[in-house]
Amino acid sequence: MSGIKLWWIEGAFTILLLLVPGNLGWGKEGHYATCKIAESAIKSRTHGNYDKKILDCLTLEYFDLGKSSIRIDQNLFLANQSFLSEEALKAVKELVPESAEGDLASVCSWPDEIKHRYNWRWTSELHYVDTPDFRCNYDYCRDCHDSSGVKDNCVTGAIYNYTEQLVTGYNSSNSLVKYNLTEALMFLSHYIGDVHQPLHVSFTSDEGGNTITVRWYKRKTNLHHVWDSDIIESAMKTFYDKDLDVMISAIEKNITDKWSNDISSWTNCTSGDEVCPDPWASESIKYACNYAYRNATPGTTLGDDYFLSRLPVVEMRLAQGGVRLASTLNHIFDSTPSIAHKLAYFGNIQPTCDTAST
Ligand SMILES: *[C@@H]1O[C@H](CO)[C@@H](O)[C@H](O)[C@H]1NC(C)=O
Ligand SMILES: *[C@@H]1O[C@H](CO)[C@@H](O)[C@H](O)[C@H]1NC(C)=O
Ligand SMILES: *[C@@H]1O[C@H](CO)[C@@H](O)[C@H](O)[C@H]1NC(C)=O
Ligand SMILES: *[C@@H]1O[C@H](CO)[C@@H](O)[C@H](O)[C@H]1NC(C)=O
Ligand SMILES: *[C@@H]1O[C@H](CO)[C@@H](O)[C@H](O)[C@H]1NC(C)=O
Ligand SMILES: CC(=O)N[C@H]1CO[C@H](CO)[C@@H](O)[C@@H]1O
Repeated sequence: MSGIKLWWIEGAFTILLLLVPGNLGWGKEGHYATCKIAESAIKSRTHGNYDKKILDCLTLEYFDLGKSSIRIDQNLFLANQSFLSEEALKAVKELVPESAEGDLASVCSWPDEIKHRYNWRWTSELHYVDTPDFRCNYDYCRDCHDSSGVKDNCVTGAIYNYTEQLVTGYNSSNSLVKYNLTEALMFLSHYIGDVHQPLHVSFTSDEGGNTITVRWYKRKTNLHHVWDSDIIESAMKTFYDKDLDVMISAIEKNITDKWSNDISSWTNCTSGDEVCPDPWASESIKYACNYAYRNATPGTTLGDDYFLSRLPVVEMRLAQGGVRLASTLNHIFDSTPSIAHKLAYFGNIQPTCDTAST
């Protein structure tokens, strides 16, 4: 009897754990997609295909395997070799854990896998940033802190942090590398994905939609989980043959076609910096207000109307996250600006907050 009771309690506890998703960021699929898109943007630079328009938009270049892109002359490609840094790809391959076999996407969910472990619990608040209820805006100095008020402990602060670690630590000759750059790369890649998930930059009191219980078609879930996973999973089932790679290819195709004119505005940062999580976070809270929260009050059943009107937003955010991750990594690992030069701008981009203002 007591054995059965214990089993039941354990079972219930396990189910409870499964039902409490916490602030997960994109689910596994979303993170895989973001990193895969970024990787093919880097990787394909070694191939002979590119789209000139897109290429010109990135300070380094963005090559794409898209079928519609222009095939360029191999000699022309070689002539531009010095401009085409392959350092980002090399560095990524060097830094990812051995188990990844050179594939960044395969470890992009690592920060989610570890964040509940005792030693890593401090990282769990780095996946999101809470903004004031119903204000629909974001401000680094006002919002970037953890629940006990420690400044910079939020997703945008973490993006600055790990960018800086990689810039200062990678290839550093002074062997004063304080940080584990394998971890820095996995955190950076993951958090750039997270900051593009609208409900990772959203209201404080509903915990980014975690406390808003809704139905996704027939199933009970919460709004945060809808944006992390349910929309992506339904899209895979409905449009992409249940295959994430098919979905990623469709997104990549739109990056070269439909969005090719937008890449420049996706990768332009204030004052020429290549990591600029603050504007990305500002976009997210706008999408949260205009799309995620809209018509999704507690108890609502979300179905076709919601799914079909929000899916384009999800797909675009995955695309933007991937393109911006690629662009950020290109800049971090490019050797042409010297480390000193990079430090000068990477080191100073994090907003300096007046301590009195919080
Ligand atoms: C920055 O990274 C270090 C090393 O992982 C960590 O101890 C620190 O808490 C991080 N801070 C932020 C804001 O990410
Ligand atoms: C760096 O971090 C990874 C992932 O946590 C770990 O497997 C590896 O052992 C660490 N490397 C060092 C030198 O501590
Ligand atoms: C790509 O763009 C087309 C045309 O706007 C759109 O119908 C389609 O849903 C988009 N697909 C993805 C994956 O973004
Ligand atoms: C980036 O591009 C967008 C769209 O073209 C523009 O509105 C914005 O002002 C640009 N930002 C910067 C910092 O140049
Ligand atoms: C790293 O160091 C090597 C050898 O000094 C140099 O050729 C390369 O350009 C450097 N890369 C970066 C990213 O600084
Ligand atoms: C993107 C880029 O730098 N393209 C250049 C490649 O090289 C040719 C000829 O050397 C230039 O005309 C392109 O502008």
